[in-house]
Amino acid sequence: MKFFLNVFMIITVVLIVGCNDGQKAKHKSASEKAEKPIKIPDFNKDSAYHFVQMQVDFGPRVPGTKAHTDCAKYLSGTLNRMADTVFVQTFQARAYDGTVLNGKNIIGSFQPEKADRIFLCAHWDSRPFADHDPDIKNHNTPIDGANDGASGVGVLLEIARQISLSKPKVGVDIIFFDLEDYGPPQDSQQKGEGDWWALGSQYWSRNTHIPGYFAKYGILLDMVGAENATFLMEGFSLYYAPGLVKKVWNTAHQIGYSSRFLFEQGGYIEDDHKYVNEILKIPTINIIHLDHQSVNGSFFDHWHTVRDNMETISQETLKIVGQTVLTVVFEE
Ligand code: AHN
Ligand code: ZN
Repeated sequence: MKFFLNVFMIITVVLIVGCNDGQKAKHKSASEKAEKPIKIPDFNKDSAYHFVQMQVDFGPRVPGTKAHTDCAKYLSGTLNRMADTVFVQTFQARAYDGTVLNGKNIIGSFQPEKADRIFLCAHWDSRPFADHDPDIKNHNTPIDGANDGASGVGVLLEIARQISLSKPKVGVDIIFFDLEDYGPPQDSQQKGEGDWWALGSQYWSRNTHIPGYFAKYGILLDMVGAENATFLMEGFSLYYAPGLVKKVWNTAHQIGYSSRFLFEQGGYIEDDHKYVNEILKIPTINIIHLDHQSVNGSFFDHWHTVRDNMETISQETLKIVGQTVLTVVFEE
């Protein structure tokens, strides 16, 4: 009796499974006739957090240090496993105080054969001095740059991983700019006039990794990891690429992040996107944490202080920014 019962159960299971399969197959062939809906990947916040942690674990990625060299190898090696082609652009630039800096811009290209493309970027170097620290003793201490630097790169590495798993329609270049954060310290007498911030993006804008490089637009991520971060519409972004700002902010609102992407204008920030817009003339926006309430008037509270470390990083904020940008890429 037991034997027959078992056989009966097996037959029943086979029938149910078989039946389901048939329904699935029928359903699939019907939907295949209609236009294939785009499937937007799910941005993994644990993975993004891990990519931030890996960079910070090298120590401050200050140009000329071992941490900087080691992190460059980590970034190009990681991109190599994900992208179709990786370019490492080596260059020198003069800092505000005359120091000659060795820089590396690291670029991962997905579907490089496509003419229809966009680029996503962030800076990977960290600031050599905590010149905004409330304690003056820290003003010459290099910062971890967990938020200012590593957060944008961490989000982009997770986006790169997602793009390596399922292809969007558009070609994508992911660019990690060097030497963004070597601008003159707050209390320096050596400032003078000059474009001392964003040296890596200035170099790339004049010497693209491919001669005659073209993309429809670019998106820069800067300081995208602090808890409860808000993103105001940055001045240069609205000036050079108002349509793109609206598209990205609307996407964020559609997927539930209206409390973070505010339709309010923020200040004009001298960041990598400014030079891409001015020199290369590709419309590029900056998604950057800006906040009217912050202690320094616009950036996050621990900006250019020794407290810009892993403790400031919120997985939720990484997710909000990462999912928004990933959605924009896959809807393109
Ligand atoms: C200025 O404050 C002039 N530029 C800020 C750009 C920046 C620094 N982004 C991150 N660190
Ligand atoms: Zn900075």
